[in-house]
Amino acid sequence: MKLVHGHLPIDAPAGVQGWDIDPYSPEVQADPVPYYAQLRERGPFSYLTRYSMLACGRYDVVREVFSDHERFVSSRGVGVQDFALEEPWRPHSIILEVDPPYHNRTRRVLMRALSPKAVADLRAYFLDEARDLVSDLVAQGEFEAVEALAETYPTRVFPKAVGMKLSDRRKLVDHGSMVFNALGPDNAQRQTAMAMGPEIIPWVMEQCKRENLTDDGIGAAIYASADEELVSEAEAGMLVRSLLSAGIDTTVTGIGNAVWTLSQNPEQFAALRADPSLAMGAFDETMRLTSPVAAFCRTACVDTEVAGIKIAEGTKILCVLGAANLDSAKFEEAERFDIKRKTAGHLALGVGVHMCVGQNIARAEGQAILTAIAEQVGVIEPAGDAVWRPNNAMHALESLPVRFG
Ligand code: OVV
Repeated sequence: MKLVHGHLPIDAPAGVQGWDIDPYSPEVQADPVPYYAQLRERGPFSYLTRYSMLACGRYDVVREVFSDHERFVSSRGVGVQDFALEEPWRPHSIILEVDPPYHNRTRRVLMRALSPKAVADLRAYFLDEARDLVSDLVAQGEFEAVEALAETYPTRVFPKAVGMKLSDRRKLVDHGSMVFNALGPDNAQRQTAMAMGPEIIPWVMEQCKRENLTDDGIGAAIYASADEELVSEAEAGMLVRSLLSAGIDTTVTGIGNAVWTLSQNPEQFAALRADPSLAMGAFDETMRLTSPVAAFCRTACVDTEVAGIKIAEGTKILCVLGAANLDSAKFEEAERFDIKRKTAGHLALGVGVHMCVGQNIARAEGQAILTAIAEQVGVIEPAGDAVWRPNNAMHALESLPVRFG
């Protein structure tokens, strides 16, 4: 059996046209909105000829595939590789890359460690840190917001919340880049990220150990679940690894994208300034509009049908969350940034049993930083061109020169 890009090649299902676009190319990733629109227009599914897999971008279709864990599993990997046929690059995640019933147990442990109550205890600290950072940036005036703000803020507050005794901004950001780029084909982005492995992986695994965590953080709460025998000690370590895999690049990207959306929409920033309690709405609207996690795959584990299209067992389906979130069938004037919009139902955090388990803490970070910006910044002006960073799963900025006036 010959694999292509780590999965079984499939033929285009009846009624599905082939498409030779490369959604993993730097060109598409730098400017994905036209690709998102074409993907929705072409039909419920497109057959990606280069990758021998399906892609979907209409809201209803993405939602159906993403939320049906019985037909479309995560245990075979949420990237192009089929873990049933090829070894993943690292021991698989025991929360992201598993299915129920096993998933229920690990999910419960992280749900508790990241509960609204656990996050409520962090809010004052998050806001203090956000205010300090933003006041430094206001004093600076002009700065590059990816490094100085988007990377700096989560890598300051999140490791502290987890209880890491040792933190390293560069290593955490590079680790996130490995995790997300690993979901794509073996292209330049993936190879560049993977080359960092020897320096990054041992360091990350070391920081996941119980002795390298304080006894009052989210990490300790996970290990406490091992004491209660909900999971083993080894599983607790793997769940801490999941925090460090999913908890950095995502919030870095969400915050960077939020500064970008606000810098591009001065009237929306004025509305946020007038009422800083809109910070949470502005962050959610940024997630909807820019979909920091742009796409994850599922794998059909049975022969099935969606939107009248027959899908064979073993088919990889690229679920393009970024396209679904801009579907005008779901969101009116979908490409408009409107911080007062009802964003409920957006798919930037997924949907179904795997929906982002860290969303409370992610939103708390976004809300804190946007609140601090609303309180202290008069105007956000672009101070150069925003540059997007190619990544096989994220829609993230490489550089964002701005001025806080
Ligand atoms: C990329 C990603 C998202 C969510 C969870 C994980 C990774 C994990 O490693 O568990």
